[in-house]
Amino acid sequence: MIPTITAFANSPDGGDGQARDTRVRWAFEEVGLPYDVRLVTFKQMKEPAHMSLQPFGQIPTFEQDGLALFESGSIILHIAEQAPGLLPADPDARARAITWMFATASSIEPVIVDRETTYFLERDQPWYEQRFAMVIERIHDRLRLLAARLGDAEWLDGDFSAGDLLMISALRRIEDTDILDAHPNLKAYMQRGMARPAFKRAFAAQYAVHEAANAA
Ligand code: GTB
Repeated sequence: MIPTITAFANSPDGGDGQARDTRVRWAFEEVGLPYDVRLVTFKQMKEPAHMSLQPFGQIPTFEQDGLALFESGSIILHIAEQAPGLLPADPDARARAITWMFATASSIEPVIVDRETTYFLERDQPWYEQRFAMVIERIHDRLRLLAARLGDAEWLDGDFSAGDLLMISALRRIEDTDILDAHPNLKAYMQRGMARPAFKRAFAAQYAVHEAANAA
């Protein structure tokens, strides 16, 4: 059976492809495997049927032949294991690519998401300006070290991998800010990822959902 993932029926990102189904779509496109999408409303995401798939009532989820997964990183690792294209065959290189997946989820994306959380949930607090400045500085601290590691390389460790896919997806969350201007090699790295045909197909697929929802 073709796997089915879930995505927002009406994403709050306005078609910008920031919700985490985009990275899962991208993984499918990189390895050339087909997938179906079930769109869910915010209400449906909090109902028992969806909560049994995703304990936190979020998208994306993955279902195939009785296997149900949640967490975009885990879903992408599973997809990467099904067909070549996202994980090297050499066991050590494969372990390093998976390390970059975890590095994104544990060491990079949390500081990036903190910026959005602070902005959306703490904007009314008297200490907001001070906290926001600290959050931005923490992002720069991490990105300086990431930029130093990437250097002039095309990808983080040899060929493009699931580690790059996740890292670039995380960097895209600050795409519309000036933060990456201070880290030009990371900005170019993100843009290289977004220029990949597989990314463009994934982006177009999620954008089509946005267009259909807004035409309705
Ligand atoms: N750790 C989980 C994973 O990686 O799968 C996180 C999943 C997650 O954050 N899902 C979000 C969700 O379902 C959508 S992607 N939120 C609804 C809820 O929690 O009730 C995060 C996201 C949402 C919206 C934007 N945006 O509008 O720009 C960007 C990113």
